[in-house]
Amino acid sequence: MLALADKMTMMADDGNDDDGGSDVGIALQTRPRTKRPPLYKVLILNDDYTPMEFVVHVLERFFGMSHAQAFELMLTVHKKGVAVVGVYSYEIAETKVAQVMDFAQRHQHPLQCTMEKE
Ligand code: TYC
Repeated sequence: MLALADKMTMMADDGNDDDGGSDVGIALQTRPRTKRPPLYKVLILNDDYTPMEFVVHVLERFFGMSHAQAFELMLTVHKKGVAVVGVYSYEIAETKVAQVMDFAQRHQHPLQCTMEKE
């Protein structure tokens, strides 16, 4: 008759991993990989019709800029054609774009806002 200790030794191993119950093998090291989510730039485009004050208001209202910051960035877009107004996760960027596009449409301005992967 086997002692209980011997039975436990037998049960503790032989998971049929082809090592004859001796647990020899390659230790596969897996580093826990937590990837940060991709970020998206939100851009405002220039056009010939949207009033400057309206763009300034959009930048204050949806992008949390001060009046001075908003005015400066509006002028950058006016002169250069486009500028990044913020960098966000996909969902936040998508929401900002939708809010700006809806607000511009409701006021009948052709202002365009888009997003692109950073
Ligand atoms: N170019 C516009 C004008 O002269 C002003 C403007 C600035 C429009 C920035 C859009 O994203 C824009 N009234």
